[in-house]
Amino acid sequence: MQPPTDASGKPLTKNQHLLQWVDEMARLTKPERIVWCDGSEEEKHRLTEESVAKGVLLPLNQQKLPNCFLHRSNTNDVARVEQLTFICTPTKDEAGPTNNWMAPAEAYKKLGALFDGSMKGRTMYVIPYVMGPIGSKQSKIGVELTDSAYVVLNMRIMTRMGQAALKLLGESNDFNRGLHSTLDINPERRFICHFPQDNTIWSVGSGYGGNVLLGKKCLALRVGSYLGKSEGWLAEHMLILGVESPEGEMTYVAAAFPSACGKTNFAMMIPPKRFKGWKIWTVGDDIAWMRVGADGRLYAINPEAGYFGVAPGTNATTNPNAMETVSHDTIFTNVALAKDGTIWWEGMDGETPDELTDWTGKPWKKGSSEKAAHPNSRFTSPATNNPALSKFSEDPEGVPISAIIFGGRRATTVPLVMQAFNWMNGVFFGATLGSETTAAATGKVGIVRRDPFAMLPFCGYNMGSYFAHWLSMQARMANPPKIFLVNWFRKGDDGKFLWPGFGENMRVLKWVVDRARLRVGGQETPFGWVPKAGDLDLSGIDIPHDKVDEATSVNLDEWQTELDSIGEFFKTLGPSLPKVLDLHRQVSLERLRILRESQPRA
Ligand code: OXD
Ligand code: MN
Repeated sequence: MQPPTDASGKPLTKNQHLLQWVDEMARLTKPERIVWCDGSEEEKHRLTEESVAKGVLLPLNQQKLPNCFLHRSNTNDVARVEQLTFICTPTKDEAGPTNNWMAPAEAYKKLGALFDGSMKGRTMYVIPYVMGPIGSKQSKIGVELTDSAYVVLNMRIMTRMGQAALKLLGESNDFNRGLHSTLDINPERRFICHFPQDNTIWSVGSGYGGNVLLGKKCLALRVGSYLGKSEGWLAEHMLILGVESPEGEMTYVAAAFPSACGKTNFAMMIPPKRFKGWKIWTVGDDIAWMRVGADGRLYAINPEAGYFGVAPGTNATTNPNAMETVSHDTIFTNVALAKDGTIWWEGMDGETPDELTDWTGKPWKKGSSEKAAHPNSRFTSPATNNPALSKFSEDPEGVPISAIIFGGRRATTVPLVMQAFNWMNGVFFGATLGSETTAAATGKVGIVRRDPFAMLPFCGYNMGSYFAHWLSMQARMANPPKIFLVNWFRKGDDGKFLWPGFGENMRVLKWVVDRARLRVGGQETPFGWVPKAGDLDLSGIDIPHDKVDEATSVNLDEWQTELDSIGEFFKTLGPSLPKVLDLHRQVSLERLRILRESQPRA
């Protein structure tokens, strides 16, 4: 293949590995033309104009939403498809019991047949990109080949894309090879396959973000977690934030919550009035890559450069910083369109408009039983739009993590916040993380779905080996972060939430920071430390203290059920589950038994 050139005729790259691979993939997919993306502004304008002309993007009101566009996806293609997502390791055991598995040869053959001629009459875009700050030893390079201009424009926001990536790659063969074709957006011909050993991803038949922006879930988590295990680091489904005190003390926290549990809100939180002078700085809202630094601390970078956030429920109360972030230079996907060319979704501020165009393009009237915006409608915005973006978000060294938080949506059992006794106990918190299903997802309410480390859909290898990798990381760290479990969603007997959540979570975060810095009290329970009355800063909040006590309490009956349910979950993970985790469960059960037997009987 002839090396591609820039506008002045200079070669963009002479990397033979890259050129050969692009050539090979082009022979397979047979595009009409190949366009190498350089990441320039000119390219952005050209692709945007082409997309508008084809109806792929609708321009929004450019006065109110400068440089913002709306994209409507195919109605059969609105979310990640876990049942069509495969880990293609040489053996099934390497993928483990929580992943769909396909043998690599079979997957290459099956998808190869779908890719054969899939780009006929179309353009193949070559997107070189970097995950992580340019110049960071922690960053990784990928190249995505796609027939979708929407993917290019989104990858431009979500990654550091174009010439800078090619320059960094040089002559190296060390890059992720991603191939994507929308084909005919047919769920019958849709597969997202990961080949961790080949550092390769093949995605076909979808145009939806999580399935096709290959740098995100596919590289940064599924392949990334495998690379992390082989190279001794962690690729995690975690936000990263900095807590700055009025005195200027900065503490960094990473936190994992299952999808749709408010990670973006937490990462962009504005502290309540009482916390005058406190500031939360966002480093990342979804993914953290963490390595041990020379000082024995864990350092995190955000591999992404933008946010692909869930729109519904975002408003000036739940997330003012996100509202500001999406107000310009944003691509909206599957939100509703208002008469004045602005956008709307369920849970937005203000009155619901009387009439809208819904996410499928049909007229919608207030009071309709259908949603105007798809519940998984999204915004893609550059991180630089965020007023709370940390000035260290591009630091090649990353930020030192003092605390790691795991959180789920639990109506009972899990206290508002609990600190693990030690690293192993913290790994137990992560490994047993669960969230209750909502009626929308399963038809059944209140069933706990275990989502270890919030990585169930994203772990690129055997979950038991992943737990073992987490356990082994302790040996590399002289100074490991403290680990916490949180639950904003606990309910009282009246079925109401015991804790107000959102900005008030700052109070919990402050306890976490103070515990990590060894300067606040806590009470020992059989399962971890919880705040005593008075340990949580409750000044300036109108909440009865008995509700807070209830929110932070540990109920022995509920924990009996919890530990039994964890036992059932552990059985599903098979022999790769590290023994120490079930032993810890058994010790907890025994401590529970002793406590229950010694409780004075009524
Ligand atoms: C996401 C997810 O899109 O976790 O971030 O599903
Ligand atoms: Mn996510």
